[in-house]
Amino acid sequence: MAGKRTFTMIKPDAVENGHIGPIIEKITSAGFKIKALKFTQMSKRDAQEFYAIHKERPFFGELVAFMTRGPIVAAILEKENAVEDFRMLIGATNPAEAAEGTIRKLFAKDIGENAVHGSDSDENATIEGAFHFSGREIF
Ligand code: FUP
Repeated sequence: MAGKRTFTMIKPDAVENGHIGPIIEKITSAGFKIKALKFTQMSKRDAQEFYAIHKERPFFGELVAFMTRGPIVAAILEKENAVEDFRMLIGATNPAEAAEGTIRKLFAKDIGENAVHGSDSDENATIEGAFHFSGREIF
């Protein structure tokens, strides 16, 4: 059964470009409830651990440099069918391929600097949420 929670980050590019407010508005208008929210910056070690699945990929170094270059907004979101619905809302990894009206189509520059993260499974949503939030920070 599909879970009710997903995890997202508004990435450094979107924060730098002043898109925190409009992105949160898109998320809440789509019916997601905020269960946890934090403005923070990932260390190099944090980003290497968070993206460990990509460590052999050629873009790994760039990805870590990008994700650590400025603050992010991390959040846990709740809605029926959260993981799948949120990935629909953000659009394809590459904004050039993202559907009209999706967050990445509206706010992302390219596949590397793609404005937002969305968990790809219920299991990863739990792991990623726990990476950024303690139990006392989740409501
Ligand atoms: P997504 O699940 O849509 O966030 O995409 P992936 O897990 O495949 O990729 C995670 C991040 O790696 C992307 F958000 C950006 C970066 N990436 C690249 O920089 N180049 C690529 O070719 C693929 C991913």
